[in-house]
Formats: sequence, C-alpha cells, structure tokens
Amino acid sequence: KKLKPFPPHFLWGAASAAYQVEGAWDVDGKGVSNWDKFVRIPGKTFKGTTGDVAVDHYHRYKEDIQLMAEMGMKAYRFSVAWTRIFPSGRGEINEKGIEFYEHLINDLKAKGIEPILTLYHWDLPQALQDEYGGWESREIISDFTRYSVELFKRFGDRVKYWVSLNEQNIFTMLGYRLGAHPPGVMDDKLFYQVNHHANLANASVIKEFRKYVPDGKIGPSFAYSPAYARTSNPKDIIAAENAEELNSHWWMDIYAWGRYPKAVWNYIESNGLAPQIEEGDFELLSQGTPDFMGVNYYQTTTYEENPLNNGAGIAKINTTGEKGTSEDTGIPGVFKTVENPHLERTDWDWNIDPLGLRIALRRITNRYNLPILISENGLGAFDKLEKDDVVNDNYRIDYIRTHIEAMQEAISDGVDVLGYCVWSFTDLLSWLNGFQKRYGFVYVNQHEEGEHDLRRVKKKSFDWYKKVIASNGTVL
Ligand code: GCO
Repeated sequence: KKLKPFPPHFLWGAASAAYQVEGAWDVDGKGVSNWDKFVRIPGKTFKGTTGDVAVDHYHRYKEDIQLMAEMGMKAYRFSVAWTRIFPSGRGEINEKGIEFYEHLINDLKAKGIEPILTLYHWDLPQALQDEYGGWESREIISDFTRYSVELFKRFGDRVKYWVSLNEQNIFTMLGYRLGAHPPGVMDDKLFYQVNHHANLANASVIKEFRKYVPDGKIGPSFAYSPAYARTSNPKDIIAAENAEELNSHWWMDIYAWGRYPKAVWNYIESNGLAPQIEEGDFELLSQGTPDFMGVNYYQTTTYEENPLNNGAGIAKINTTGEKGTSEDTGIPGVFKTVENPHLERTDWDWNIDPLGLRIALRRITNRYNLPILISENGLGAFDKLEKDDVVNDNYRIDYIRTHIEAMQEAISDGVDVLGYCVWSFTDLLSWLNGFQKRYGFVYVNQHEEGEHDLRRVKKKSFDWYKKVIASNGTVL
C-alpha cells in the first residue's frame, strides 16, 4: 500500500493543562480551584505534591514559547484556568487573568504557532463545588457557558481551534467513581448524573460557539482506549463490545449524535443508575455537534468474559510507578480487563500499542465521520537527567515515532486527521504522580524534594521532533 503524505498544514504540536504547568496558584487574583483544595488533603498525591508552583509556566511562558518556536512547532494546546477568569466561578471578571492568556496567545501567534485552547481541563472553581456541588448540579451548565462565552468574545478573533471538555470520561470516572480525583466521591448513580450535566454543558457551549466564532472549530477531547477481545470466543467478543459501548460510545455517541447508545442505556436503567433527564435535554444535546472529535490516545484495553458470580474488581490507582500494581477490573456479567500478552508496557504499566492508534482513528471515522484532532499522545516515563544536562529519552522517540507511523497509515486509510499534539511540551506535574512521571520534550528540573531550580533542558526527543516537523513527518 502506498502511504499518503501528511497534509500541508498539518498541526504538529504538543499539549499541556493549566494546573499541570502554570503554578502561581494564588497570583494576580486567581481563585481557588478544586485541585488547589484537593492536593492539600494528606495522602492524595505522591509525597503531597501540589501544583502551587508546578513548572512555573505562568512566569516563564515566554521562555517556553521561545523553545516551541525553536522546535518549529505548528500548534500548542493549552488550557485556561477558569479561576483566573472568574475567581469564584461566576460574577466578577478578573482582568489580570484575561491578560495572562492574552499575552500567551499573542506570543504564540507572533511565533506562527496555532493556539488550541481547552476550556476545561479539570480545574473547577472550588466556589462552585461548595455552592452547588459543581458538576452535580444543572447550574453548572449556565456557569460553564458564561465562562466559555467570555473567552469566545475575548479570543475568538485569534484562536480558531477550541477543545471544550478534556477527557470527560476520565475526570468523572476518577472524581465520582474511583474517588481518586476531586471531589473524591464513589457513587455510580451520581457518576451518570454528573456526566449528563457535563454533556449538556458541552452541547450548550458548542451551540454558543457558533454565534461568536463562526469560522472556528470546536470539539471535546475524549480519552479513547479501544476495546480488544482476548480471544475469538464469542463470550469474550461480547465482553469487548460491552466495554466499547459502556466505556466509549456512551460519551462519543452523545457528542456526535446527541443520543445515548441503547445497550448502555438499558443496562444503567435496569440497574437504577440512569440519570434524570429533563424536557428539552435531547434537543440541546443534538445541537452540540462538534467540528472534530478530539482523541487522547495512550493505550488499548483487552477484555474477556466475566461470569455473573465473579467478584467485581475495582481499579487501583497507581501513584508510585511500580510495575504490576494495576489489577484486573470489571463488572460481573459485563466484562473483565486482562493484560494483553502481545504488548510491551511502560514504566506506568500502560501497554504500548501504536497499531491501536490506527484502529482508534478508523473506528471513530467509521462511526462518526468527523475529522479527528489527536489532542494527546505520549509517553510517561522516569527520565534521568545525566551529567552535562543530557536526557537520552530514546524510548520516547520510539514511542512517538511508531505512533506517527500508525497515524500516517490511518491517514492513508482515509482518516481525516487535523493535527497531532504530543503530551507534553515541557515536563509537567502529573496530577497524582508528582514529578516522577515525565512526558515532555523539555526536561524541567522540578522535584518533590531536593534541588529544583526549574531550569529547562532539551531532551534528545526535542531535536528529533524538530526534524519530524521540519520534514512534515517524512523524517522519523
Ligand atoms: C498524569 C496524566 C495526565 C494526563 C492528562 C490528561 O500523569 O497526570 O497522565 O498527564 O495525560 O492530564 O488530559
């Protein structure tokens, strides 16, 4: 088969999130977010790490953008901290917060880097959590819309690519099912209700976007882990189908079509978990069709049948980076996750599956027929800063190279990919893992303890990705 080249204006980029890079948690009028509060609860994060300073991007954004320019990056995906704009979630606007993103965006544009703005990357104003439970209440829909519209008005003339919600499936799963992210709740019924509100908020924002930024493109970023069946036993096949529908279609169908997939709906309804729907909800949901599906791809998940009488495993969160600490999880009668014996694993025990990216892109294209922005893909590892400021992250180059190859195969299959954002540009704070788990092309000398001057050091992968971009993906 002949491979198609990457399109001429392909968005070669990298991504980050406000809480993971900015720091300056209480500077220039910023309000307190759910994460500012959560990380202060003992035992929640690795060695109690917080994002108070993170990698201090708030004060060093110029230096960071200079490095992006040096690399020749075409796009930078970042998120806005809601609490910088509306410190208590709604009400008074904090102009200092607007100013920061104004400078960031202008600086990117001046260097020819396309800004991709994420409206929500998990840092909810704590005031809204306290007032009405944040995503637990329908009030979030109008507050999130007001905040988003403010950004459309301010930046819509310069920012053409927008991501609405980042990984709704992950922040609701960790926040309301596993209790590992704020607000630390474990309640399956609430989980579905919270998701229904997030779906409505997502649709409402996309609907407004059309009025304010008619020439822009917007979509959610979904953390998609394609489901594989362990064997050709039909019982394993149906388990994988169940997982695909419950763990992925349940979100992506709503984004693309404004409706919930039937089997999941029936399953949650018969288990008393269905969300409360109000009149007009499906009408709004069907008006929230995105311009693209944002896909955060890291790995695939393999499933097998799970007999009804089997005890349910609950996912264990790995915050130490030790291998073999993740456990099989599942729902009796529905599916069970198993290790895939054909794949290597990362330091964090995630499988490495480039072909899974091609499969992901093809499945989404066939089902939704939307362009795709790969809004995240990358490798979290224990990087080592060697003497003379050298980081030999050959494993990261291998990971990204094989995923770019798979992406090109998918493009040749006919998938419309708008861009590829590597997670991440600089190293950044991992929500639960502190600074041990690193993703960047640029090493940041930041640690939980000991010497940390925050200096930026280009890793080996920096020069490699620079060549990839310069050759529009022909030199890998
Ligand atoms: C971590 C996670 C994050 C996510 C990102 C999702 O280690 O904290 O891997 O970095 O990838 O925030 O959008």
